[in-house]
Amino acid sequence: MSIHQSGVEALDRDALSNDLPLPLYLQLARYLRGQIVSGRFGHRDALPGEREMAERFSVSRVTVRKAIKELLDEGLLQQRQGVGTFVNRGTSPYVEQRLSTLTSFSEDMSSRGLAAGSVWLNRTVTAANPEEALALGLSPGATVSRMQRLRTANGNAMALETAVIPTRFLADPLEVQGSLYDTLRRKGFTPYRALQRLSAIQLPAEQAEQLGVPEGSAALYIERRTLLEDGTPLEFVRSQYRGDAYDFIVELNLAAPAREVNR
Ligand code: 16G
Repeated sequence: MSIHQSGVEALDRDALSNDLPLPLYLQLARYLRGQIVSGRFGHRDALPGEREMAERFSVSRVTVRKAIKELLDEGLLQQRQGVGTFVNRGTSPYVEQRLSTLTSFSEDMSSRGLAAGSVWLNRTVTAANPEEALALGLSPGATVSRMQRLRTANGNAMALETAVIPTRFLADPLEVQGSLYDTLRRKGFTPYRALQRLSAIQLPAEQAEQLGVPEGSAALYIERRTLLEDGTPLEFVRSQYRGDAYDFIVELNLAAPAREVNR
């Protein structure tokens, strides 16, 4: 069923919730993105009008406008002057204009208009365990600063995060006041590139309690290895993100044409 055929009635009026720690416009953008990506909205379908959508979702027109702006920026919608807003899902590859940037939790939240916070759960200087030593290219017994935080947005729990940094880059974890990346940058160690691995998990009891959700709730487990410009590993992070409060957008760029391999 496309919105073109069925209009605003095709949209779930209960898709947004005031109980989620995610602004309504981002919830709406997420919902509409889901409809587009899943193919329920077809290429070139017209979006219902701003007023109709505001009524449908019981939000202000400003909220609708901001949600649409997100999807316009992502290239999933297109606006034609005086005609309307249309889904943009052609058969050509989806090419993002913006380059992916490596951002910190603090930057991610402030770009969404949310206040980032941290509740410190633990911070110590200790020997790297074998997994950490491998990820950070350290020799056995090397020391690291290990920092465990609950990350919050406007005071709501969003993620649990354990960051491990070799002591040659951060000798004392107590130096970190607000943003870890700001602290590292001030010391001249700028996070430049990161490799991430994501998987779906169900939260065990302790982590669920820390995040304030029922045991077994869905979450995203992310491992990140962050490197300096010269490729030296700077950070190894393991985190659990609440599945109901997060959306990860992956930007895809056109790959360079594959080179022929001579055998
Ligand atoms: C993000 C990073 C994490 C980094 C943190 C720094 C992911 C999956 N993780 O949460 O590796 O330590 O930002 O945030 O994106 P901060 O500078 O606000 O402390």
